[in-house]
This record gives sequence, structure tokens and C-alpha cells, in this order.
Amino acid sequence: MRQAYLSRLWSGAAVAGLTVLAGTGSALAAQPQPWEISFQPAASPIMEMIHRFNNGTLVVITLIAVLVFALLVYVMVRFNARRNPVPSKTSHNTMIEVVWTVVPILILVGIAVPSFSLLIAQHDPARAVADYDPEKTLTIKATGMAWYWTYDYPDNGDISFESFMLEDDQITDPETQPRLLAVDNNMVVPTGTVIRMLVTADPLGVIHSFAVPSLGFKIDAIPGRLNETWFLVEREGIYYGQCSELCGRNHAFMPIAVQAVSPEKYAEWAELAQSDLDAATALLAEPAAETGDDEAADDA
Ligand SMILES: [Cu+2]
Repeated sequence: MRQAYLSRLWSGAAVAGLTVLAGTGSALAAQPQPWEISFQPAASPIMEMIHRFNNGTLVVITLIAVLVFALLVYVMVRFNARRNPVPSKTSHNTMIEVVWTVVPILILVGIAVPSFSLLIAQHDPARAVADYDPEKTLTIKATGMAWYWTYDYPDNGDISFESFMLEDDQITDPETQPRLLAVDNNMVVPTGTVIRMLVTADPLGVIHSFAVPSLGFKIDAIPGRLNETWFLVEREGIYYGQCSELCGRNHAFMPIAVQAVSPEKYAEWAELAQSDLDAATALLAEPAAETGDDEAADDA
């Protein structure tokens, strides 16, 4: 009875908290916000699964903590030396020992099942994308350099460019160019498309890590090794991440900016970027910003 009440109370609080987080998150870009205590809002199927798994686990550990705390308080009150001067000499109770062994095992198995399905989905788009077609994926390669990223688009006429963080004196609009996160050339991707992401590092360099929280991936960029992950961006916008492996002097200054645009816009960008990257970047600048504002307004 009490547990059911607590459970209801907790899920109510969780839903309220999520609504607040989702609200503040989408009103701004997908980047860290002041006083944020949970994940960034999800913009990919995997990140949605991570949110769900995190919320479910939070309910489980909260119920366990409440139960253990309540038992402790009960024992302290009911069985202290004053109220219970003659202690019981019981040393074994087979039933209770079986229960407190089997129940935790069941709880762990209950957590392991969704945990493994999430882990497997992170390597297999078919498990997270309903109409997944391997023929329609887009391959992009990111390479960690000292200290910036390069992006290669083998499916689009070998577009290849470098992406450097904007220094403070290069920022012209602090609203759309967050300090330490904005870059000169965003990694542009189409929405609704499975991106096959190959990640490596400069063969003469060090280990980096390619990570964007709201898209739910973090994968090491290792010299001489090609790692693979995938993601699908559901909404247009710019999603920021940072190198997440302590890689050296400018580790903190090699952010990742993923700009998701409509497939039509992406096709235009990819066509133009093969000959003139600056013109292609300019093509995206205006409409992308407007779309972002519209969406934020809708969500608010
Ligand atoms: Cu790095």
C-alpha cells in the first residue's frame, strides 16, 4: 500500500521533472544548460532509450533505498535495548535467507535485460529504427586531430573538411554560437537518416573520444583503429558535444557540432560542398536558425 503510494508519487515527480527539463532544453540549443541535473533532451532513438533506462533504474534504486531505510528505522525503534530487553537467539531462518538472495538476483536480472538490449541497439540500428534499410544509410568519418576534428563524407563525392572551435574574438552572435562549443564548420547531417559513423584519430596523434550527449553516442577515436557507431537525428537543430578523452593541451577546445537539416537541404549542401564549402555553409546558416526558433516556439 505504502509502496504503491510512493511509486505513484515518484513517477509523478519524475514526469514533472522530465517535462521541465524537456521544456528548457528544446527552447535552447542541445548543449549543457546552467543548473542542469539530468541528461540533455534526447534527439536520437538511442538517447531516448538511454533516458527510459535511466528513469526506470532510478525508480528501482529509489524503492530499494526507501525500503532499506524504512526497515532500519523500524528495527531501531522496535528492537532497541529499552523496548526489547531480552534479545532473540535466532541465528537462521531458511525462508528469509532464500528470499533475500533470490529477490536481489531477480532485480538484477530485471535491470540486465533492458541494459543489454540497449547495448546491442547501440551497435544495430535495426533494433531501434522501425523502417531501417541498410541501403539508405549515410557514412561519415570523423578523425580526431591535435586539436580539432576532420570530417569525411565518402558517400558524397569525398567531401572533406576540418572543424575548429571558434575563438572568443571570432564569435559574432553569442546566441547561436555558444562559447567553447561553436565551430567554424559544422558536421552536417540529414534528419531521419541512419548515419553510419566511423571514428578514428590521426595516426601520429593521440586518443580522443567523439561524443554528443543529446544524440546518445560516445566512442573512442584511436590512432590506427576504425571504430563504428550509428545515430539518427530526429529533429533539425545543432547538437553540441566535446572531445571526451583527456587528449592533451587543447582537449577542452575541440568541440563537436552536429547540424541536422532536412534531407532536401542536405542534398543541396552536399552538392555545393564538393566544390565550395564556404558557400555550402552559408546556404545553411539562415534557414537552419529559423527552423530552430520555430521548433522552440512550438515546444514552449
Ligand atoms: Cu581530444
